[in-house]
Amino acid sequence: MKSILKYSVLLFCFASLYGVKFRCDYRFTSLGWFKYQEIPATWYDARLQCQLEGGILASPTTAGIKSIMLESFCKPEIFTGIHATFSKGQYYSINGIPFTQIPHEWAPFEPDNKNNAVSCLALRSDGKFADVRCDEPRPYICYREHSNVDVNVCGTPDPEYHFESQTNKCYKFHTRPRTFTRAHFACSAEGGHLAIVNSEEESKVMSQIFAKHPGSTILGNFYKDVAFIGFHNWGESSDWTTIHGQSLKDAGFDRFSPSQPDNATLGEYCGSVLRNGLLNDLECEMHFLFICEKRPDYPAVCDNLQNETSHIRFCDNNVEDPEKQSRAGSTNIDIRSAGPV
Ligand SMILES: *[C@@H]1O[C@H](CO)[C@@H](O)[C@H](O)[C@H]1NC(C)=O
Ligand SMILES: *[C@@H]1O[C@H](CO)[C@@H](O)[C@H](O)[C@H]1NC(C)=O
Ligand SMILES: [Ca+2]
Repeated sequence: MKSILKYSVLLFCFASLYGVKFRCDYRFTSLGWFKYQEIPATWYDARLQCQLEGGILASPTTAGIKSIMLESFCKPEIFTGIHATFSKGQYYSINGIPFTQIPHEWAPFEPDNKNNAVSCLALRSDGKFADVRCDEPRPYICYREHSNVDVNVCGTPDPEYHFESQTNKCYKFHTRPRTFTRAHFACSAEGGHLAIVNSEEESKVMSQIFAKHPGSTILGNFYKDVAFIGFHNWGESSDWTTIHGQSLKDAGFDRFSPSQPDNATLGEYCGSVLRNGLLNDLECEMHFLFICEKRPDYPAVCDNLQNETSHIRFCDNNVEDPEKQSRAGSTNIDIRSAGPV
């Protein structure tokens, strides 16, 4: 009886994992969700990208995870989450596992801590490790462990995205200030984009979002009555366009706050919204609040109830093994949905 109970509890836990959805650009496996990131990034950007997507920078902490990682990439090496950026030579995975507890084999002549400028670990396609500079871009893999946190109505496990019925869009008010460029990075990695005001209603939504965050509730010493959103003037002209390439008029809302844009102080080439929901120009390089917008259905979310997709990657740079290429080429399935509008 006891064992039947234990078995059903186990079965229930296992079954519940299978209902939990996550972005389809991640591959579901019994060990968690994996995504190969083919665009090389510095280790710091790789870490942030994974974190904002809802995962962590993957480390081959077990033989099982390592084998999934190795079959996910074709390039000579990728970044792992194993780093010594807190103190020289003290390597840990992103989630705190000491390197000594991670099964590993060094590549020949590694580790070398070249020029004492090396604090990140790369995984080579032969499964061996090398210590490398953190600031030289490499591809990497993001990993999300199984969790019973499902996606919300906004299609993300991030509870800070809230659905607004006036526009049928979701928004997140970022209270940690960033520059325009880094704000754009953050919204994109989260699956959204810097907010674009397409109507009077959406301008009202902006001021309603501000009203939920009085300046006194936001920590830090910076101006709290303005937030970056998704328009700019290409660094020079009075030609304000959205980050999706439309003029403000064509986008549906072009009302600047009185006496704006004023190109104040050092020059203001990036777009923002004030507490009143009206537009303003702002200096791109300074740190400000920002608002992300996300379509509830992008990026698409999947669970593993759908048929498993092939995970053989087409290694087009692998000229030495044409046989492997022809094997892999035809079975690749690419799940993609239309980008945000
Ligand atoms: C904005 O201000 C900067 C710095 O004062 C100046 O160099 C630039 O020409 C101005 N741009 C416009 C479009 O007025
Ligand atoms: C999964 O595969 C089966 C058999 O190959 C097929 O009949 C079914 O339609 C597929 N389901 C989906 C969701 O693709
Ligand atoms: Ca201004």
